[in-house]
Parts: sequence; structure tokens; C-alpha cells
Amino acid sequence: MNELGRLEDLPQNYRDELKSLNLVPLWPSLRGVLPPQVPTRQTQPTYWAYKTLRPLLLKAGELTPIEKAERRVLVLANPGHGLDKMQASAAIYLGMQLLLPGEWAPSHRHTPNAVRMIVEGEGATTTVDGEKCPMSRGDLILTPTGLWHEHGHDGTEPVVWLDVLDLPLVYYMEASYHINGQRQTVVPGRSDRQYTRAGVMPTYVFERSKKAYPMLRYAWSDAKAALESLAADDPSLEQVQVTYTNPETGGDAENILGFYALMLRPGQTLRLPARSPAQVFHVIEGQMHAQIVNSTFTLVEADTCCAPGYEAVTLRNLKADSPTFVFVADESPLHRKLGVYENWG
Ligand code: GTQ
Repeated sequence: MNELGRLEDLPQNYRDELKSLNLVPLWPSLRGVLPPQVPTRQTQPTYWAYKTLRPLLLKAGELTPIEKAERRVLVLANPGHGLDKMQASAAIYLGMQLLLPGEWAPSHRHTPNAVRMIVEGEGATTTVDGEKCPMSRGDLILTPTGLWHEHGHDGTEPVVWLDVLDLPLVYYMEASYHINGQRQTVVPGRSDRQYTRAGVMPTYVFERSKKAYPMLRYAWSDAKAALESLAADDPSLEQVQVTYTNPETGGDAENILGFYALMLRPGQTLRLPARSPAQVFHVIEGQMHAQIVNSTFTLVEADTCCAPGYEAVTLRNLKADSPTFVFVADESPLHRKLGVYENWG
């Protein structure tokens, strides 16, 4: 490939004139924005141990009252993007949120989509669009774009969950904002009870649900049972994985990020192909090695790591006698919608 002209090759008075007119020559920057063969990724393989993060999160509970925080969160920031950017990848934001007994994180709604993956503790609830969702370990709760949500806690121990948002993308689009609201009125009905089994859905007088997001809570007990059933159904199935979907449309649960639960069989080593979206892995139960580019992370329960796009990832279950269960988030829905999704194998 031939070398392109540099900015320094141009006379200073020409550069100055361009600059004064808000004009920029493309050729010195062309290779930067369109690198050969492989995209430039700022997303670095990064690992966050829950054991080291947890005491600092509890300390935040002492240092900062909920009224001064609104959302008491330590952000899992990827150093490749710069910590102040608060992003795990180009489109993914991760945060560990703490709610102490009796606390209330007030109602608001915003343009970014969020989900919560419950890490620890019992007794907290998130009310989304009037639906009061219990939070238990491994549950996935959606707070899609525009829906009111607030968090409360009637239990006796701290509750911690992992927030996954598409905030970096929505912010980049200059479309990120929030609105504060009143405490919601809880309405009867729970989506996790309405959509209990695949293929059997509530009949809304022979029409589909009018709700864009009909299912807001996905109980871990159901997702885990689905994985175990899938694994037992076909012992030769390599990738024992389920996708969190919108049960009315069969599409992804949210528009931008994809969410999955993965079961590594006892002792299994699973190679995930190099695909364009970046990914996040969070261990719900078990232990694994995650080999990402030149890093190998050892993840125990509640640990989290991320992988840049266009790289294969190898996961190895460190449990010889039991499965390891992993929550996965990725940028696949975004890449597919934009037409840039690729699988390099
Ligand atoms: O719980 O609503 O981690 O609005 C970041 C922004 C959590 C939340 C975050 C939020 C929330």
C-alpha cells in the first residue's frame, strides 16, 4: 500500500487557510479512519474481579448517601477508551450498582436502554413501567428506552446488580438525556408470569400485545432450566446458549445490545468465533478461563470481563464436574441493524 501525503507536506499558509474555513484534507487521515483489513479497536480485553470491587462499592455506600448519588454505581470502565469515557466497549456501558436496605433510587426515564443482571442480595425490586420486578441472583430485568424505572429495597442485606446500558452509543449520537419523575403506581401483572413458556403466550383477544417490550423480567430459574434442557436434549451441542428475546416478536429483547445465557458443560472448552461485535462475559455460577487476544482471565462467580470485536474468545469451564453459567452481552443487534455484522470464523 502506498504512503499517503502527510499534513506536514502541505505549506503552512495553505493549512492555515483550510483551518480558518473549517476545512480538513482527508488524505493525511484516510488510513486512520479506514485502516487496512482490520478495524482499530480501543476496546481492550479487561477483567473486573467482584472480590476486589465489592468492598469499594460497599465503601461508596458509607461515603455517599443515596440522595447524593441517585444511582450508586461504580462504572466498569475500559482503560483502552480512557476511564473518564465510562465505556466497556464502543457501545456498552457496565456499572455495579449498590442499594442498601430501605434505600430508594428515584423514578426516572432516559433514552439509553438498560438491563440489570442481579449479582447479590435479596429483597430489592425494580419497578419498570408500573411493573414491580423482584430482583434475585441471576435474574435479568429490562429497562428499555423511555420506560420509567426506580429501584427499592425492603430486604436486610445489601443488593448489588450489574447495569448494562447502550449509553456510550446513545451519548455519541447526541441523543442521551433523562427525565425525573414521580414514584410510580404499581399496576397488577407480572410479565415473567405471563410469558412462562416458549411457544405459549397470553391471548390478547387474538391480537399481539401492544407493548413494545412485553417481557421485562427474565427469572434466572427459567433461563437456567432452559439451558439444562437444551444441553440434555442434544449432548453433542457445542454452544449451549439461549438468547433473551421479546416473546411477542421473537426478536432481541432490546434494540441495540444483545443478551444471552451460556452454559459451559463440565470441563468444556468453547471457542467463540471472531465476530464484529464486542462482548461482555459475567459468571453467574461456576468458574472459567476466558482467553481474549493475549490475555487469559480467571473468572469466578460475579466476575466480569469484556472482549473487543473481531477477536475469537475461548472459554474454558474450570469445573470438571459441574456446568458454569455465564451471562453474555454483546453489540450484535446494533451491528446487524447497521449492516456491519461479520463473522470471521
Ligand atoms: O439504574 O437507572 O448504571 O440511569 C447508569 C444510569 C444505572 C439506573 C446506571 C442509570 C442507572
